[in-house]
Amino acid sequence: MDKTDLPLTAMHWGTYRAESDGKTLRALHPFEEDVDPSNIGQGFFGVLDGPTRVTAPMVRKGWLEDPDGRNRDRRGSDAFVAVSWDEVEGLIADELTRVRRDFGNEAIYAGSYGWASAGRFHHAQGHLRRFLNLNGGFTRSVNTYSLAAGEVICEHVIGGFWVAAADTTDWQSIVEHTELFVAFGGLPLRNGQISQGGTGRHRQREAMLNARANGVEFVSISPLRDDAIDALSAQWIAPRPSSDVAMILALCHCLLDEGLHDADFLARYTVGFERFADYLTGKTDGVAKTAAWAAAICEVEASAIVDLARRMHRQRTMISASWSLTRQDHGEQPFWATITLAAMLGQIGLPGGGFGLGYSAVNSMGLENRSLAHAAMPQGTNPVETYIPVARISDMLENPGAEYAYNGRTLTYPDTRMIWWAGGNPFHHHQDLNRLRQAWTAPDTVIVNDWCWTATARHADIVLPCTNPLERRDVSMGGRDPYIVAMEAVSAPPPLARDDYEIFRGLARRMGQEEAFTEGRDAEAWQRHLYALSCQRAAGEGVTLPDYDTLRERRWHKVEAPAEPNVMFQRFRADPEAHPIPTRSGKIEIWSAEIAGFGYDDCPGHVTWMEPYEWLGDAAADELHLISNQPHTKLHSQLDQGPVSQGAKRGGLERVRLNPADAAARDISEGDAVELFNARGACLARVVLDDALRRGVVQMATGAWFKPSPERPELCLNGNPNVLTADRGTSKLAQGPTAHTCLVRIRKTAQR
Ligand SMILES: Nc1nc2c(c(=O)[nH]1)N[C@H]1C(S)=C(S)[C@@H](COP(=O)(O)OP(=O)(O)OC[C@H]3O[C@@H](n4cnc5c(=O)[nH]c(N)nc54)[C@H](O)[C@@H]3O)O[C@H]1N2
Ligand SMILES: Nc1nc2c(c(=O)[nH]1)N[C@H]1C(S)=C(S)[C@@H](COP(=O)(O)OP(=O)(O)OC[C@H]3O[C@@H](n4cnc5c(=O)[nH]c(N)nc54)[C@H](O)[C@@H]3O)O[C@H]1N2
Ligand SMILES: [Mo]
Repeated sequence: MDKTDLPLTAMHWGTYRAESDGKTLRALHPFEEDVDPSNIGQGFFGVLDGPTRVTAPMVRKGWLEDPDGRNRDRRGSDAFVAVSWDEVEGLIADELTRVRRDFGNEAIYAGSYGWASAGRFHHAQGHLRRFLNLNGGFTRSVNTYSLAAGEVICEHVIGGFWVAAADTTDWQSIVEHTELFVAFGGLPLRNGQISQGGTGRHRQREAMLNARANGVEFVSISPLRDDAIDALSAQWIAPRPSSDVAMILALCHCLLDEGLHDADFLARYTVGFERFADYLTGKTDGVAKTAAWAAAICEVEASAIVDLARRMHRQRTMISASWSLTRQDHGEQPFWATITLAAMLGQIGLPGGGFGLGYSAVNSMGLENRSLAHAAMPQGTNPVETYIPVARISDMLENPGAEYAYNGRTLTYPDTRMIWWAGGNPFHHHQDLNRLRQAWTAPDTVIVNDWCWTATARHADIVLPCTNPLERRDVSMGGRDPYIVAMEAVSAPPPLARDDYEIFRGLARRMGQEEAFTEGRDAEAWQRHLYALSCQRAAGEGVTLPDYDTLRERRWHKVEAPAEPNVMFQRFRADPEAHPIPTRSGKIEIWSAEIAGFGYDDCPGHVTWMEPYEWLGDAAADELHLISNQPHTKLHSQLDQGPVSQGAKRGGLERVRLNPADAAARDISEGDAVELFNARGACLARVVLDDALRRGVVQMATGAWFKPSPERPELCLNGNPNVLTADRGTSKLAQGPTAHTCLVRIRKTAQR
């Protein structure tokens, strides 16, 4: 069979040819353009129907039984009853009207963070926001779980994270010009499997291999050896987790001390180096940030730090800092430190030199394509101005009316009476889930749109059954991914499931706003309309896209890469006056007057080493540092119920990796069922011994569906590490999540 005749479907983790009669999906084959396809999509088989599928609108029993108190403490353990769409629309319309009337729209929290699924039109959050904006608005969220601290610090230091990410020096430039590639947090190829909005061709592996073949030397700085693939023959340096900033400061100190810093670059392109230098030398605090000083903090040989600093000076060096470094206490510092170090080396704006924020964090980082700003569903205007930094949700639910600091402002938490989530899974993504579960009892009503019974759906009052990307026609076009894919519906949804668009259209009809919501368009008409807008925008950038019918007929289109490799900040380097970067000074801010002016003790005016609230440097002898990183077999919690993720578990338990020496010290062996625990909670897992882990570190991927034990509710039977992680902001600046700052203990358990 010629597979290139088959219809295409697209997900964040890849594009697939689908064998299907349009109703029943028989097979997913890799897209012929994909050189390194991901297996994650096979996780759909077996879960498109069955017990994990939501097949009808569902309402929680206790919520129906008590219209005043709503039996809120039964959320998460209560039974549900199926109702008709007509009934559920009536219940929601009444509740929305009541909450708006009695508490105002600020009382509706629809930050609704999450990845949902690929496809330009069928984006759950867009439709939710459009619908609520027609109804007076809602409290929203700002920044991401991925790198909130990175986003906020980059605003001040280089003028924004996403602008810089779109300008990332591409792999071709690295292959041709880089001599030394230093990766803090490694280059985890498993994460390069995905990209938001769709992935046509998985590029990270071939790019890394090309770089290696061209002589690029790699250094991977990470607690896990396998954060760099073996073929890179990377030098592995494994500092204590959360100590990277101390190591980078020592690298900076060494450059300064030995006169290896680029004073001309610092003078022309940066501000505030002198103040930072006074901190490095210890003039301001009496502590010189020498290699010996850092060695004691990081447990890395001082000589290795000095060697690395000298090599970085000698060679054309690209420094990468993974997003994970920002999901830690004081997570603002690692990116700021990386940029400061790169500025001292003076190679920013040169081919193959400077810094990149998260190569291989997602497939799009370093792609040779240009970023196109494609059109999305218009969301209208939100009349409510209230927002929270995304990871402050439990704080918000627990403390209505309380004031807190964020990025130079004083904000106030609203009194939340209704939560609406579409396309995200907070009972996967948030930290300290036992605390969230308690806080989650505060609102009167929780509504969730999802296609499967995630932990968040189980903790809702009303669950609206939606479709998934296999069941819809759409166009996948992710900003920097060059492939535009006409997706076809290749599987029939359960009869009562609706697209998110249709869910909100039905509700808008009930509220008397159908015309305002649809503007007279059905899904197909919207897709044509949005695609035409995207074509216009692309034309403005000099890129010609095929028209909608041609795209549908040919099934996909590849946007050609520009002729020249992209180099971050090249124009700025060539002429900083004509092409300033969008910071207050127009230059890289090694010292930020604005941040210093905020007066935050946990985020001073230049990069500063501050001990995290918990770490190996201040741990009891039996405590271990937990790395809860991204899963190889899925995207976050998506498809954890499916065969790819389930097949990678061991005897029904999530794997936890442990260094053999740490295991021996605890009388733990390969294959043992264990409990990871701390004061916040506990979860079950099965032990895999691996010397790819630095001693003192355990690693357990995120994504297992949260399942509290009925007997011991603080214990997650499925192994979701977020029962262990702490829910504290990175600092007053960004208030980002800190999942990677976490100590645990581990013990054998009799269970299973
Ligand atoms: N401990 C720890 N925790 C972490 C992290 C970590 O490193 N460690 N990483 C964090 C990061 S970086 C992130 S981005 C978050 C991710 O957190 P999320 O983005 O919330 O996780 P997902 O599992 O992708 O959730 C997406 C949800 O959308 C649903 N969905 C899919 N398609 C549709 C659709 O068309 N319509 C609707 N209505 N729903 C749909 C899926 O079934 C799923 O429930 O997790 C964070 N949490
Ligand atoms: N397959 C797959 N790919 C994904 C995702 C997924 O769920 N599945 N999620 C996507 C999303 S939303 C995001 S935001 C990105 C996230 O991309 P990252 O933030 O890079 O992801 P992580 O896997 O959490 O972390 C990468 C590595 O950082 C290392 N690390 C942790 N703490 C420290 C430290 O203190 N110091 C050093 N030097 N290293 C440390 C860990 O060993 C870890 O393996 O991944 C994306 N890619
Ligand atoms: Mo993320």
